[in-house]
Amino acid sequence: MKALLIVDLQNDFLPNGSLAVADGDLIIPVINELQHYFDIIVATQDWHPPQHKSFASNHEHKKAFDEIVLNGQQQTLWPDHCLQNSHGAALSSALHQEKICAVFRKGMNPEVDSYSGFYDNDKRNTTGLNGYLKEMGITRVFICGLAADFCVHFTAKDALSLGYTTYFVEDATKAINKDHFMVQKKMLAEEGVIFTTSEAIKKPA
Ligand code: VGL
Ligand code: ZN
Repeated sequence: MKALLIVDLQNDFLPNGSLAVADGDLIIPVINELQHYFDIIVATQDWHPPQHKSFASNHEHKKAFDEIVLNGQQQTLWPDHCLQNSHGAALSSALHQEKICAVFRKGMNPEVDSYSGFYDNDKRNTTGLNGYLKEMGITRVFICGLAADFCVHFTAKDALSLGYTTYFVEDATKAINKDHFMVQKKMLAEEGVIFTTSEAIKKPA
């Protein structure tokens, strides 16, 4: 069984959002179309409290995109984004949501960031996504959404290490930093992530 995993398709990561990914809106029609080819569709949602330590605003003398060490881990500081219950945290209203059967929230612990849809960055807490997919009998996951070089990247890495056959739908994602993503892509491909396109998925096998 295969599942489509839609990562963080939230207003703050789209044009006019506080952490907008360039051209992020262009993938929404692609993802809406893709949904016809999956029975199980799940989403993740970045969901931060105001005191979240990934926000530059919660550190003195720091600005967005600075790097710090947070509880022993490298951390990029971000503009405030995806505040719980805010419009910015909502999934885009342009995204078809009728077939999304579960939404996994992440990033609630103010002390640790959570890029992957499976675990916090320190791997101490799980979101429950793995258990859900396992119970649904999913063995193949197709990952799309935002941002390619952060949450999609880390979700793909964890999916692979959890034993899923992992597909990265390249035309259904956009990166914050394209050069960063090109380096990551090479590494992910070497580790076994399969890069594919929505066109390939739509073609009958
Ligand atoms: C993300 C930075 C901070 C993402 C989330 O969804 O890729 N990036 N929080
Ligand atoms: Zn975040």
